[in-house]
Amino acid sequence: MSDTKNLSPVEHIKLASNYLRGTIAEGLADELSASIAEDDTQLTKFYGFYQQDDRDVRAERKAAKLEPHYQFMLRLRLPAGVVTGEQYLAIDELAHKYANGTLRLTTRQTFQYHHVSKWQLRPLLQDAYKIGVDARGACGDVNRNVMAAANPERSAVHAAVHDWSDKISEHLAWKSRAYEEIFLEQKSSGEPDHEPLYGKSYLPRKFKIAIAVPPENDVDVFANDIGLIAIVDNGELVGFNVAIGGGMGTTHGEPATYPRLGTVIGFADLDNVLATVETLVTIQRDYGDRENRKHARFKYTIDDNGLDFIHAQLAERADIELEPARDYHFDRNGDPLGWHQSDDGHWQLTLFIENGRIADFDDNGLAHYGQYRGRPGYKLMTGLRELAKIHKGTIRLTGNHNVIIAGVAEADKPAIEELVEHYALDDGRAYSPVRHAAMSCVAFPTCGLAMAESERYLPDLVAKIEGVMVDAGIGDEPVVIRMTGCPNGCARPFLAEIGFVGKAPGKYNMYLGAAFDGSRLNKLYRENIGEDEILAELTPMIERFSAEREDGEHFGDFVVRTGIIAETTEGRYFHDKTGPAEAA
Ligand code: SRM
Ligand code: SF4
Repeated sequence: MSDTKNLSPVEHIKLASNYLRGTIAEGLADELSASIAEDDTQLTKFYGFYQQDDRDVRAERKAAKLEPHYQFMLRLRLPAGVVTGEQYLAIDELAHKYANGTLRLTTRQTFQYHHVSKWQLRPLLQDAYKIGVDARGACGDVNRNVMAAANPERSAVHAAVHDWSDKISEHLAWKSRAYEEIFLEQKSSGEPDHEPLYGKSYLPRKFKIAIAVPPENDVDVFANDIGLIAIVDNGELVGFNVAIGGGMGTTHGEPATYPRLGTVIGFADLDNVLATVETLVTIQRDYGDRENRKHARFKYTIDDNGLDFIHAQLAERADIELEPARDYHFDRNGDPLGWHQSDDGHWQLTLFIENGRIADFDDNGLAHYGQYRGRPGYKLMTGLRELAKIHKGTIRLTGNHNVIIAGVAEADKPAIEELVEHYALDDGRAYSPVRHAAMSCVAFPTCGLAMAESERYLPDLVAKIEGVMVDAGIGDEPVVIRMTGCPNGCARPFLAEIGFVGKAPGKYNMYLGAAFDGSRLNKLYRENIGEDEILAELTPMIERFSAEREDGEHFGDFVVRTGIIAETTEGRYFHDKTGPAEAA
């Protein structure tokens, strides 16, 4: 553990917070400002909310000498992204009552509210609690929303995997009573508090876990601090291969930061899963860097200490010796859209939600005072609400910003189909495979870290790339394109066959060469380029791909095979332009 004097400021804030209380309650009661105290903004993340300001009006308000338009983003905790129709209706209602009347699906299978005022936070969390949903640990230096394979086609395995995501989520949730005290009961028991797993300073950084069911890697399992790969024998879940040390976040110009994919370190049977996961978390708790937050994720703890160290710690702390990893195979990430029937005869409908924004768009395609754009006249939010009213199964969010209407009985299918048609909810299926696979982070106007647009720009860029692909005769080819407004990697852009990462307004770094199944990172191809240069670079490359690709070859593999970009074999070599040989 670090010497206290060198700890990062956030570590001091956590230590002094009395198990995350800080002065949050006082800040919420202060009627003079729409903001809360600076130190508390670090603590409220543990309760699922971030202080932000509306960046579309930041300059204007500054010029008028007004305080920034403070508002909050609130993210719910929703293991595996599963809600009932009833819960969905309440979640939708809260968006209208307390937020900006839109819902934002996230890349980790949950809902976010934007534009929530300070005074609406408590009622929002209280109302969510009434429907069995909280925001405990949705953000902050703890384990985050546990993801799990969304596609419920193989229903028995999926149900088991969903149970595991719940179990892990509960087991690793922070336990201090501060959540109830500040947001629900609004009074202190006066008893001393404690935090059995995390202790007073919680984890050095955020921690993420996902469970994949091969052959689909819809959760991008290797992007997580712990990735669990379901091993199924005779139709039954028998355990998980354990991958550790995944993460996307980097900082422009700081090569010591890099994305890394999880390394598979062995197999844990069902009796050992929880102990293995908990022990890995404690290793990170005790050895993660608490001085430099840019070097504090588990991926750096692993690369600094080596895998032997991790195995030795598992043995020493919990007598865990993992079995050799079992065989598995992924063939894709992303979500198969449309109707599918599961093992038990029920139907599932996966709907395409462009970049995760659920809203009703007016005839000009605008929502929330023109801040968001979609299909003109598309009543997506109303349509989903009407579906939730009659749907008897569950509604599932995918890790790719899409929604699954799951568990539809044969007899109920016509009524669902009628609503889907009425609200044109499945019309997105006619879009190109490139658009289906494209994913962007939130960025402007809410994200305080955005350097360039993402959610509001990617659809336009995709339209232009679609044009290039159609001209090249490969309009039906799936190519995974992802964009983020900064290098933190919220839409996992370093796992895109073509990735764009914001540098400045209208300027992006372009990355190429990740694998279609999420098993290889991409690499920087061009720096700080705008749309014209992006299209000028991509057009001949796509034409060449169309002419020279091998049977079944994906774009990411093609650019590596033909030497357009060097392969990134490991996160540590991500910044090495020439590939692993020279880096070694
Ligand atoms: Fe993220 C910070 C949005 C998934 C890596 N992320 C943020 C914040 C909270 C900005 C901030 O700190 O002020 C963004 C809020 C924007 C807004 O206005 O809503 C934000 N992240 C998102 C979401 C909503 C993007 C989306 O389009 O869906 C995703 C919410 C997921 C969830 O439900 O929990 C989201 N973020 C991710 C992912 C993808 C994943 O987990 O699979 C990553 C990369 C994986 C990883 O963690 O390495 C990711 N977000 C980051 C980072 C960089 C972490 C790092 O290790 O360097 C930050 C910044 C930070 O933590 O300092 C960040
Ligand atoms: Fe914000 Fe950057 Fe994450 Fe996009 S990638 S949501 S810009 S932190």
